[in-house]
Amino acid sequence: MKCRACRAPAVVEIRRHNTTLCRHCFLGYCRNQVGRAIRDHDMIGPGQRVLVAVSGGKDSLALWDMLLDLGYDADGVYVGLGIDGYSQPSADHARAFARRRQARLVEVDLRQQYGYDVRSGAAADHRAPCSACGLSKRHIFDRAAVEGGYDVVATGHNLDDEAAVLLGNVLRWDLEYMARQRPVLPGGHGFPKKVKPLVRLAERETAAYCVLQGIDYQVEECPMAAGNRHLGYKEALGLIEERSPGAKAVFFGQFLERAAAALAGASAEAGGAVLHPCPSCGAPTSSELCAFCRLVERAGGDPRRRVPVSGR
Ligand code: Q46
Ligand code: ZN
Repeated sequence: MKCRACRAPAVVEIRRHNTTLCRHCFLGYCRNQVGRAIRDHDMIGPGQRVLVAVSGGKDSLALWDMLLDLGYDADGVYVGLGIDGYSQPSADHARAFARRRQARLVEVDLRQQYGYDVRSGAAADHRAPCSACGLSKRHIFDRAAVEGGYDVVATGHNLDDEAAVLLGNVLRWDLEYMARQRPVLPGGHGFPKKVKPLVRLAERETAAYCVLQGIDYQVEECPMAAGNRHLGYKEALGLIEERSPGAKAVFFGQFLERAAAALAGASAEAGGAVLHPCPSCGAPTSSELCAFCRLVERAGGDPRRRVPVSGR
């Protein structure tokens, strides 16, 4: 098997592009895909500071690595979720990567900082663990970006993630969620801009990227993910992709090209809720107290603790 680009021995096959690539050309291909997503969707402007939401998994570490290689001013933020047997090794991978690249990692620990973990927060707020986790991470990423003076928050959502979310939204015809499912969410009203530069790369490509770059990452799935719907959608799309290589990229790519803008326009016309600063933490909210502060209070913590912006 030879590299289609340079004829050296190939190490990766990308079936949806009907190609095989050597290490050097594959790493270049990944960086090109990320660069193209950033340009096509106007994700990061010249001189802008980026905060990468880092989980210690392959996607976020590959993203951080590529942004640094592409010359972006990119720091990381890691949230310790307090999930036994999972959070500690995840943090170790994030820290090891930051050390290796001499990059700055901002760390926030839910237990130390706010007095709860994902499991106890979910129970106190009568939510599913992933709902409490998502709410906490979104809030902390947003606050860390705003308080740290970052222009953009970048997350490691890849093509498989986005296609699976789209499938879930389509199965429910949830037009509101579909309207917001874009690779870029503009900032404003106290929210930072959010971007997903990995939308052109599949999950197995970010894994191969990490292996070929020698990046150690958390290979275990979060134990809370077992049996969740998102994984089911991924599996279903995996079966379709197996038979029709490229189906996932077409499914999501054509959604962006043909439907996303129209849906976003319709939702903007419908108008959004009126936002005001949360009296406890200052984050924009449409309710009296923001959902994050409600969760922290119910879990017995102190929502006024601010996100530290110091890093190592
Ligand atoms: S980390 Fe958090 Fe995921 Fe674990 S608790 Fe659920 S949402 S599955 S990205
Ligand atoms: Zn609040």
